[in-house]
Amino acid sequence: MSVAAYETIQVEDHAVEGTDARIRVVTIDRPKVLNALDEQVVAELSAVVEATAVEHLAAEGSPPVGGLLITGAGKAFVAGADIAAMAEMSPEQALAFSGKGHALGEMLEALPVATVAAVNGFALGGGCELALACDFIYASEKAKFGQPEVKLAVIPGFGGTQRLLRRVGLARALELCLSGDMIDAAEAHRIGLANRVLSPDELLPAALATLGRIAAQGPVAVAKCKAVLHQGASMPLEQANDLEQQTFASLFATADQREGMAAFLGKRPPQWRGR
Ligand code: CO8
Repeated sequence: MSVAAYETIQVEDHAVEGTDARIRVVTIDRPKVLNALDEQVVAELSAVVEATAVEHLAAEGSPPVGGLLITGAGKAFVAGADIAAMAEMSPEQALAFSGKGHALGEMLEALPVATVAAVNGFALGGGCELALACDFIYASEKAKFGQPEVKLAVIPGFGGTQRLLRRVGLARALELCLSGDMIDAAEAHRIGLANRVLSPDELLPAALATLGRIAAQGPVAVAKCKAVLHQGASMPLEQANDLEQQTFASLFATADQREGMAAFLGKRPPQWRGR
């Protein structure tokens, strides 16, 4: 991947010690505006996610990139959509901007590898929404979360209302979205918004280590498991359970299922083929 192709983000592939996995680390890099999201940031993030999906599709065996980590440069993760860029938007422009954010969120959820938001500081408005579009959130002790849009007389527009309510429940989502209050990492952890709270130094190594462990599992199973969880979350239980059952069964047609079980029974490490 060409790092030079991006202006608002940095993209680096990291090897995970003790594994063959490479994890793609995307750092949003507009620290002067606390990494606020404008059209260009959203477009560049979308391009990285799309490129990762295309590489995955083209790969033989284990995927070339086994996970995606999103973080921010400086003291913020992302302090929201760029207010200067939004201030004069018409409803049509706001609809188009929101649409691009939603498309990015959907691409992150559809990506066949795990995604983690490593929230190093402020994750406000669109920043909290970007974190919520990742599979799970690790938070630095310095992280602050919030949906302050009502203070600007708008509402979340990047999936925040719906993903927050599914993550933390209706009443907590209502409290956060209606008050605009910020919460710290400990509170985000307590309500289930952040999976783990880490010291600033431990944040990236811990997130990379988890992605590395995920990348070491059967890649088709990881992709399917992620899809069943995301798709099932917005289905009636009976339909979601049916999706699980069908997907479970379909994996018995893969070479990796044979290999994973044979390796366990043979007391040896598995050699995944990605099919
Ligand atoms: N947009 C533009 N500039 C910003 C933003 C932002 N969201 N946040 C901070 N900045 C700028 C500040 O204007 C300031 O610029 P300058 O140095 O030129 O004055 C610089 O970043 C540093 O910020 P502060 O001086 O304010 O730093 P503090 O440490 O004092 O405060 C805060 C940090 C509390 C994070 C504060 O900056 C703040 O409240 N920021 C705004 C947070 C906010 O309201 N976010 C929600 C925006 S609305 C939204 O996200 C809707 C999403 C819609 C859909 C998106 C689809 C992709």
